[in-house]
Amino acid sequence: MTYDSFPARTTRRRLLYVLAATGGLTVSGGLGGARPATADAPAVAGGRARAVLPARAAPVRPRALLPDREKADEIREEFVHAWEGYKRLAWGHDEVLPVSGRHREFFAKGHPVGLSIVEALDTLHLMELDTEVDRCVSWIKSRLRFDVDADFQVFETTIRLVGGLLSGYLATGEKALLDRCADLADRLLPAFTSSRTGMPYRYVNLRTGRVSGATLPLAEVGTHILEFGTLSRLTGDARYERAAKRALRAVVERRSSIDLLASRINVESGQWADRAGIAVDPPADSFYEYLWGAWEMFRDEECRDWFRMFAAALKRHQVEWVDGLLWFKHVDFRTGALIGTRQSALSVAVLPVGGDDELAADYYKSWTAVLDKYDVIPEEIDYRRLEAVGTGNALRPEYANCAFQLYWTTGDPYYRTTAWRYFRNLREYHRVRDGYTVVTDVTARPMTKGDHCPAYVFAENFKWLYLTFSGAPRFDYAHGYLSTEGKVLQGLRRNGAAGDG
Ligand code: DMJ
Repeated sequence: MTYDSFPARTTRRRLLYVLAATGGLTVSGGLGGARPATADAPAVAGGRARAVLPARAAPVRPRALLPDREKADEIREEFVHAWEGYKRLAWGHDEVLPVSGRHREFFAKGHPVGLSIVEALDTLHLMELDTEVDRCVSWIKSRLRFDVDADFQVFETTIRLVGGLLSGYLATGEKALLDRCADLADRLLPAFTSSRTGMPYRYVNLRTGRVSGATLPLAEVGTHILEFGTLSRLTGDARYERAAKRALRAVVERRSSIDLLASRINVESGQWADRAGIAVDPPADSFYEYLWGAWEMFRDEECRDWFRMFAAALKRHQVEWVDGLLWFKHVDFRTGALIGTRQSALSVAVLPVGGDDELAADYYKSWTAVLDKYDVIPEEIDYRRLEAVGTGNALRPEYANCAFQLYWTTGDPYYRTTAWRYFRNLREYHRVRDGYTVVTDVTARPMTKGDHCPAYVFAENFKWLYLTFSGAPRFDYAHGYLSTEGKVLQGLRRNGAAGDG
């Protein structure tokens, strides 16, 4: 089966669902063949009817989502549980180890940058935990400095710290956050400007500007434009966006004759370091996400066209259906020949941003089958056998991310039902006395737990879920946009009053 043969997409049903989700209509079931969802019997998302229409200009978002207050409160409570554990055991450090009660630094040993604090800023704001926002802002003002003599990974610094400070600034208007953010981005710029190709080095020493790591994955080369573009607009300094765009162009120019990309590249020579066309799997994933994002946020038509070109090639060469489930095979990026049937749990978050809800809906359904099988989605599966091959789960947010994006755009209650199932399992299998922790084997019963709460948990899992159920007044559902790390880069309202920018 290929996408090119599908009949017209189900626009009317989608419109009706959006109206229902936003309070404009009561859905009583039977819309165009989709089963209404109940907590016990989740509906099947959409039918099989779809077509490859040119990707829409930008999604028409509802102005608000009808809140489910009870569920939103439960989600918020669990976020607070995780947050209190971090505060109690690891405040000021990057990440908490909630089982042993210790902490660890994410970027550089001995150099804490309060990563969980920065990651949490806009989630705290959206959940109206204002005392906590104030506590974080004070810590940032008094303690956070980036004059650090250590190598920081550029990609992670951008999506977590630059993005976190930006959304923190947008939430609070605290100029100090924007100043810290610009200072940090200035320290990252040598990674881009020292390279002949314009693609960034993997690491940069924040104090000296010394760069290292010439071969790096696609996502690390091309996941900067949303943060850097936002920063350029807020500061009036075009250097950030220019650097990020130049890196994207350098990659696009190196696509194969069938419009596929490999997964690792040398930024000095400009040569690919492998041949693996891995579609939306990491470490390519957010490269594609940011092409579309640059269109949605900045109306960058070139990025939009690049995204469409790659999406068309992906559909042409990498789609594989197994027992009615959609997957993306790994292929030689020059020939399209099969090289692998593994799929990462992270990949599910990429497609909904690309304007093709039908493809995204099918892919979400595939991962829902994995959730059904294991209760917690394993890091990696072999999709032909639907078997876990990477059996841990590092508190991954991507399924909840995708559920939110699809619910937001389509209003189909199926996404709330399945997101709720994800949440209940999260609470059942990842919760510990002092917060939330990773699972080391989702196939074991009882499931075995590790000792680590990644900082992105404060930016992502609970935020995606909260936005899905709360109809958060501090989020502008009509115009919002979130980064790959769940940072709201557009559409934050300062105090929740309608229309407040
Ligand atoms: C997050 O840091 C971001 O979502 C990133 O794009 C890759 N994945 C992790 C969480 O799984």
